[in-house]
Amino acid sequence: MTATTVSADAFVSALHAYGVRKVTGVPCGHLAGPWTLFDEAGLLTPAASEGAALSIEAGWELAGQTSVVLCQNSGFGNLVNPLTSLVLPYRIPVLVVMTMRGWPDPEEDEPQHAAMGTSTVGMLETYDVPYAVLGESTLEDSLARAAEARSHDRPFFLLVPRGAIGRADTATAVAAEPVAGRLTRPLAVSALMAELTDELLVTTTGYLSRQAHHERDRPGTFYMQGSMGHASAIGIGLATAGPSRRVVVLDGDGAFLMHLGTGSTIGASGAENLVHIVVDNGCYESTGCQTTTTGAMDWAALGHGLGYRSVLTCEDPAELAGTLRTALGTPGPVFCALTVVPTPGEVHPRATASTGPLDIVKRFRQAAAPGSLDGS
Ligand SMILES: Cc1ncc(C[n+]2csc(CCOP(=O)(O)OP(=O)(O)O)c2C)c(N)n1
Repeated sequence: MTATTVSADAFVSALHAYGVRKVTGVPCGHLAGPWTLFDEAGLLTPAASEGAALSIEAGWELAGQTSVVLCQNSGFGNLVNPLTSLVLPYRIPVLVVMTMRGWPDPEEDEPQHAAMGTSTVGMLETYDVPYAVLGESTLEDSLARAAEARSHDRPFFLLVPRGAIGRADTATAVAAEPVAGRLTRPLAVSALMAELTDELLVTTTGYLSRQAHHERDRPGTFYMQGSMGHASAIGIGLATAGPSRRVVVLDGDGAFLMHLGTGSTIGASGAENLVHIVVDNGCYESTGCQTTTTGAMDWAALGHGLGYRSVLTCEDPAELAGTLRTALGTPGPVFCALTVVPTPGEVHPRATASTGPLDIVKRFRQAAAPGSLDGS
């Protein structure tokens, strides 16, 4: 099911006619069209996680405002908690529009989507949550069923197969910022990879993992393609399991914000061997450069506030190598925020295109084994 069945404009108009006046969620490339249009209309509040999005929507509903969550089923796990313990027992009639990765055929998608792709529908049925699949059901019929569920104070999920909703004409206009003289993801990642020796590296979901693989594939890099926001948690696990080995986490701003609490775990751990690098491009670049909420943030204050021992920031290419050397050579936990301009045109293959997840784990375990100095 790849044909576009509904244009982004028609989709947004239909939700408006349904009564939607506020929108939240975490972006998916397959919802980039409606996301852009809702954003341009000033209706969008980006959420840090899908669970937060569902809870924001619950708040709007409690205030009498009809609203919608836009998300991808990779984030279904994040919203199951407020779905089962807030929305269902309190009978709050939320509407969720969720794209379906790893479905209907998990073989046609990335490995990290397979388990959720094959279980999303079953989980909704287990919780007795009404849903419709766009394409199997027209948008009009789906929203009529959503309205019916709403009249009984029930939630409703509209499941969106890949390509079922079109892109917005304006969707690619984002992030056309000039890059000359500015720090970018390719510059930041290539400089980091050039500095690494035997450190273990954990790279976050999306373009940052791809860039690290492109710049320098190495056994001591764990390419974390799913589990968005958990690279730093894996990092603190590694760092506290083998304190003699330096561990570097390469994070995105959207991913770090999704599970920001881990920053406090890291700060409290006092792990001297952990270096946490966040590449802040101000957006979810991997899904179409939808704006994150970092524009209003102070990274240095955040790093200190979370309890990291050393805090570094850099946005000048001329200072990049020095900043990274200091980060890698200073007792941790180190927090290092690199502010970059997006480069959405620079996209490289995923690590799993050439090395499967099991091989990534096998060679990483060998590199991480006590006594091994083979990070590279
Ligand atoms: C739980 C979850 N929600 C949503 C996604 C879809 N997704 C994949 S990459 C990505 C953007 C990551 O943004 P950021 O960490 O800022 O890194 P960037 O893409 O900007 O390099 C999103 C939203 C996902 N993989 N998992």
